Amino acid sequence: MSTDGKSAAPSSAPSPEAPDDWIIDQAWADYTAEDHAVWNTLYERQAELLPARACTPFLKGLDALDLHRGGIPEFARINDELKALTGWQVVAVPGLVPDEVFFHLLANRRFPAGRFIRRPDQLDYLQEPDVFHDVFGHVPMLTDPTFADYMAAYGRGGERAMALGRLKNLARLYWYTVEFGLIEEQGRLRLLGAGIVSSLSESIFALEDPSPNRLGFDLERIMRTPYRIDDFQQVYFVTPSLQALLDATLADFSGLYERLAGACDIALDVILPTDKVFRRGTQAYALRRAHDGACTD
Ligand code: HBI
Ligand code: FE
Repeated sequence: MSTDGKSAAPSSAPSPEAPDDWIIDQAWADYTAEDHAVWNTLYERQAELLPARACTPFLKGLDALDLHRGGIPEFARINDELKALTGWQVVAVPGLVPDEVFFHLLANRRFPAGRFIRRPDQLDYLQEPDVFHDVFGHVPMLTDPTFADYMAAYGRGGERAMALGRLKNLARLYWYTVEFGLIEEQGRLRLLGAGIVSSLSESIFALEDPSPNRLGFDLERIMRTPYRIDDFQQVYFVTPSLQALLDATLADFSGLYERLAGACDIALDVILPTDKVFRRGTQAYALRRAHDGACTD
């Protein structure tokens, strides 16, 4: 990660009670021509793929925030529009922030976005979320009022899940919706998750590859499903609508968490009799990767 030397980064780790201390200045004027060129390359690749694949609220959000105009956007400019639409704000952070800080920010409608951008030799993979993943991938959905409420509810839910020791389960909900979710629109599958729409290869894989299972959204089922952070997903969940997602999340999870405490995880390639199957995958990709070994490119 690259923070600029001039930002107000604290010298020691901020306390969890002071999430504002994790916020840095975007220092937009300090981005180099190469930084903007990386954004433009990534942007143009996705702009070609997404009109036929991303969900309507995402595409509308890209337009509403005028992300087409080129270069890494200045958060202050995006925030004027975003604030008017849903009350959300983008704030710059150095990289991953602690869970409690992350949830506190979301609950208060502030989305932490990495300030840095990947290098030109890292276009397709990096470990920490950068400004392209965070702003291109996540922020367009925050222009949708229903999704905006869902993300804030998730932040509040995160605080509760941590207190109850069930963060592992709640994080799976985020993973399989906000990051790697699919959504059904007029009978067709579309991309919802930021991890997908910010990735060239996964934008194609998630919809078109015969390998992964594509199953209906089911809150408890998702909370019992682990995920992979190092490769394409073996299973994607299909949300029927943003409203259904919000409704499922507004419920009190305490009974659910009690059941989950006694339940086992579901293997990634398994389809349960109760699953709604949109497409049964061959798992050919996952099997090939397991066979080749994890270290091959
Ligand atoms: N920090 N900046 C940033 N972005 C994230 O997506 C993020 C984070 N900290 C914690 C976190 N995500 C997850 O561990 C939670 O969703 C559980
Ligand atoms: Fe993300």
